[in-house]
Amino acid sequence: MNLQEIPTIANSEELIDRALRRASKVEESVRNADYRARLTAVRKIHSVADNIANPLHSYVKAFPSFDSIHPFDRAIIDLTVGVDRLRKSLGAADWARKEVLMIGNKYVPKARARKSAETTMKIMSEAYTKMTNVVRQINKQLEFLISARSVFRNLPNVSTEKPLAVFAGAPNVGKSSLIGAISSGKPEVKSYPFTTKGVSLGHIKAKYNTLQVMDTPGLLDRPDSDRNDMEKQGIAALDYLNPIIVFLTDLSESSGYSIKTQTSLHQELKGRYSNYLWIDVYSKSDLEAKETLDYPDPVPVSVMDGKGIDILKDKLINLAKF
Ligand SMILES: Nc1nc2c(ncn2[C@@H]2O[C@H](COP(=O)(O)OP(=O)(O)OP(=O)(O)O)[C@@H](O)[C@H]2O)c(=O)[nH]1
Ligand SMILES: [Mg+2]
Repeated sequence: MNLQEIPTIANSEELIDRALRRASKVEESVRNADYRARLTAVRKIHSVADNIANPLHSYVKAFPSFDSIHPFDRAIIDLTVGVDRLRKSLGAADWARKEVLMIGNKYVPKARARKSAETTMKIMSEAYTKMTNVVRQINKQLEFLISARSVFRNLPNVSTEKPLAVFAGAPNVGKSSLIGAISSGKPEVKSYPFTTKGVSLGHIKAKYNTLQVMDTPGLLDRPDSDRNDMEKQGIAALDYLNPIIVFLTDLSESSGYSIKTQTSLHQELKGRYSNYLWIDVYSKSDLEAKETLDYPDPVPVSVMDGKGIDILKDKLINLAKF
């Protein structure tokens, strides 16, 4: 099951409404009123229990098992919704499922026992109250699962089989703009000081193959322990997906980050990912460079006038191991 394709999740009231609506359609056509009430109550209790337990079961099953998912997905889940909280919410849903079934099983024999229709109805409504109370108890957790689902829907669906290039660099150096110009990706380009909020994916079509390109939030030159969760998403992509690294340096310093700061970040990543394929890009080449650098084989690009984009594209396609 894909993280991006978790089916809709209902909150407590929706779940209860649906279960009660279905149960209300249950009718028995036995003549004797007391007997009819008993048969109806038994079937209705079963119906409510099943129509609560079954969806809860499907929610729990729809989320991937944390032990078997790719470490990148696990890291992203942790950085967006939190693995612990997700695990607890799923645990609560599963607890409610079992509890509701147990209440059903306890009340069915009571409803079946010989007595007046009126008493049977009382027993049935007691069972309803207990079951729906359990569902209401986990509303917070269901609402959390609903929002986790919507976060997951927007996560990049990275194929670990296909080659990937990750665009990295300091904030505001033009990563998102370049991804937008070079690929099918439509990352948000926001004006300073708002940075891209998470990783996103685009694709470059080569003759017979597709190269995935990932946009990442700008990295500051600081240790991981000081990095925020957005920066950590980019680091997780580098740590776990073994991509080609496309490192952007904005020599115009219009990004607001000095060349010194950018080279220091460059050095950190180079040291850390020394065995990765690497391309150095000088971005915003339409602007005047404040300094020159001696990176080997750099590709100057400008999204403004389109210079260097095709060269970078060809270089990426040649480097990718399809
Ligand atoms: N002159 C010029 N400006 C550019 C170029 N590329 C991007 N910009 C501008 O630089 C600013 C930052 O661009 P983004 O693409 O958002 O930069 P980013 O690296 O994705 O920024 P973060 O997501 O914050 O890390 C925007 O105002 C862009 O319009 C370029 O080639 N030339
Ligand atoms: Mg960006």
